[in-house]
Amino acid sequence: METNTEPTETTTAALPEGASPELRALVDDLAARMPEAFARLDAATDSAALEELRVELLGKKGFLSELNARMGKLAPEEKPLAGKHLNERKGALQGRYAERKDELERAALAAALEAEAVDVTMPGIRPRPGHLHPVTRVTDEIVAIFEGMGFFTASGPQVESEWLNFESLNIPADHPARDMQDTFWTERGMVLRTHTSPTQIRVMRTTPPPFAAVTPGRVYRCDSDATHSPMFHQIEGLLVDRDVSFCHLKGVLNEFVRALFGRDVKTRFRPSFFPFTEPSAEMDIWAPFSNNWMEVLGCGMVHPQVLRNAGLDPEEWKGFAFGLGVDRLAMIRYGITDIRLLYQNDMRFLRQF
Ligand code: FA5
Repeated sequence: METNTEPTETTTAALPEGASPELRALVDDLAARMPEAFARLDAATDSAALEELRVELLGKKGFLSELNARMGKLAPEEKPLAGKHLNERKGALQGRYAERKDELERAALAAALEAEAVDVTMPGIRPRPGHLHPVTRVTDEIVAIFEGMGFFTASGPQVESEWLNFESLNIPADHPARDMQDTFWTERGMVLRTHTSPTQIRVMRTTPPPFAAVTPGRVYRCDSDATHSPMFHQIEGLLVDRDVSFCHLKGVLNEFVRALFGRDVKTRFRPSFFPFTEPSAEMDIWAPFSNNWMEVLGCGMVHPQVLRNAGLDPEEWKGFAFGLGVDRLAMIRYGITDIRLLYQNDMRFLRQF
């Protein structure tokens, strides 16, 4: 801070010898008040205090105005001299005020710049690279295993016609099997597909046999607990050829689970029922984390009527099909005890994979 002192020399003309006592008193009073006024301006430490001082010293109620009022009592010929004194002192005070204002503003700016300074040499926050969701990883692994066995990959829509999701697969409207899959209905006979099995019909209609295909995708059921999610993932598998048996189906599925979990994986087949396969079975895998069997897929030989619905002659063509629960396979792969954890988007959980 610069220290300003009242100028000792003034340009004010000396008072004439015959100056009245009132004029002398006015000029003396003015001179006496100045050092304190300058000192107070110099001592102001922020803009608000300085502004208060401006009002107090230079405003209408300030001492300059007060002295100014005393000019009225002077003889007319002394007034210009008194005015000259007052104006010079007022100008000096205004100048000091402006200097101080500038100093305080510059100091405030410097303080703000220092407080907000950014150290550009500090290392930045490293972006955390994202990674694939555990279900996506397991899906990719499974698809790669089947592609290695000669299956090609296809897909189908998640909003499916009631006919493809049910009727074409031997599940008419009044069939009790519809209750096995609590359905989310949309408009005009469309459903959120309850399984990937409608892709069987789609693939058979567009691909001349023999062929083998897998179709991964999302499916939806009104169902939720530790092993059931309302949105989950299946991979449908379908092989159509002239000479296909249940042994081929079992062989392919056993080979698949060994490729995914290693040769020591414990599995079991149970007889089951699906309207679109005959005979039908389900496969369970031993899940060490729950010390229990977990059902991971349904499968069977494609029902002759389903082949017909897709435009194939069941006398000539046979097929096997399976529907894998990918989320359940991911649970076994990573030891996840509750399927719902997969869909809560909790980064503390997802970062583990
Ligand atoms: C079916 O969905 C049949 N479409 C499977 C099939 C395909 C059979 C081809 C024959 C031929 P299921 O409803 O059992 O079957 O479901 C198959 C697998 O999906 C189950 O074994 C299970 O692993 C998984 N799954 C079923 N419901 C859920 C759910 N709500 N949440 C997570 N996984 C589920």
